[in-house]
Amino acid sequence: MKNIVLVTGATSGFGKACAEKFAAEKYAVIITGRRQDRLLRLQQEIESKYGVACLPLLFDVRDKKAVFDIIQSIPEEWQSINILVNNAGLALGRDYFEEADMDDWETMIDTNLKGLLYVSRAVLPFMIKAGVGHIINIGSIAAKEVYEKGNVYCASKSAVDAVSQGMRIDLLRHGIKVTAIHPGAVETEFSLVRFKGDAEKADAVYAGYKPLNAKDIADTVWYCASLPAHVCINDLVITCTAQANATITLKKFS
Ligand code: NDP
Ligand code: 8X3
Repeated sequence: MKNIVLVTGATSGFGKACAEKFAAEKYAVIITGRRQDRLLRLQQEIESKYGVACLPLLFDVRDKKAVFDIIQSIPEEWQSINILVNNAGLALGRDYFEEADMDDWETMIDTNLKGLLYVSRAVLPFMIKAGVGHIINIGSIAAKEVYEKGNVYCASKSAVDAVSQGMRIDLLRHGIKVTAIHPGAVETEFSLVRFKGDAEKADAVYAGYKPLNAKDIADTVWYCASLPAHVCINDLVITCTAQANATITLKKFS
């Protein structure tokens, strides 16, 4: 296959929108996540709507062995992955440092940082062999500015920012581009996950202004991925027009 993208966390939000966008652009798409029913539904949709091949891979990015076993054993025709979108991630809780749940901290660090490292290392041999590739890491505006009760989520995304810079330096000699995209508020299942199913709290995050949506991010990822070979967006912060930075959003009704 000519053009292949692997998108982690494709069962929802940005990841799903990215999988659909790349499929619409005639990429063969590898989709990953933990929810098999959603993965299989998306596979069907991509294959029937866009007429491209889709390979669903079921794993938890925190499970190092599963990440390596599954990615290293993908069929040969799928191995020439051009683009990796490291998107799987989450926030859990919004609490003062001294009150936050330490299991939430571990889950965020294990998913947002360590998961990204494992998937990147598992995919890289294919890109290095090809002498070309593009890794797009989804960070956050929380990587750039720390906000109250954001402590470890911000730290995990700050680590994504640092690792992206490190990858860009070290992978230069292999011809691999590295882009980090840092979105502000985007309405997805992110806040529902953060607030552990509390829809009222989740909805309040997006009330009174027009936040970004998953398609805005997928279009941005596609923009970065589709630039000429000699052009690389290194670092990109994107917010909706109502959001000035991590803490200041113009909410008309607040
Ligand atoms: P969603 O909750 O809608 O999607 C998150 C995706 O990550 C799901 O597909 C989920 O799949 C996957 N995921 C989470 N944990 C794991 C895991 N342990 N193993 C494998 N997959 C996992 O959120 P978004 O689309 O909004 O978030 C995507 C990324 O963007 C995250 O990294 C988030 O931190 C970041 N981000 C989000 C912003 C926002 O405002 N929405 C802003 C800035 C950054 P499954 O549950 O099936 O495993
Ligand atoms: C998600 C955006 O502002 O909740 O990364 O940290 S924010």
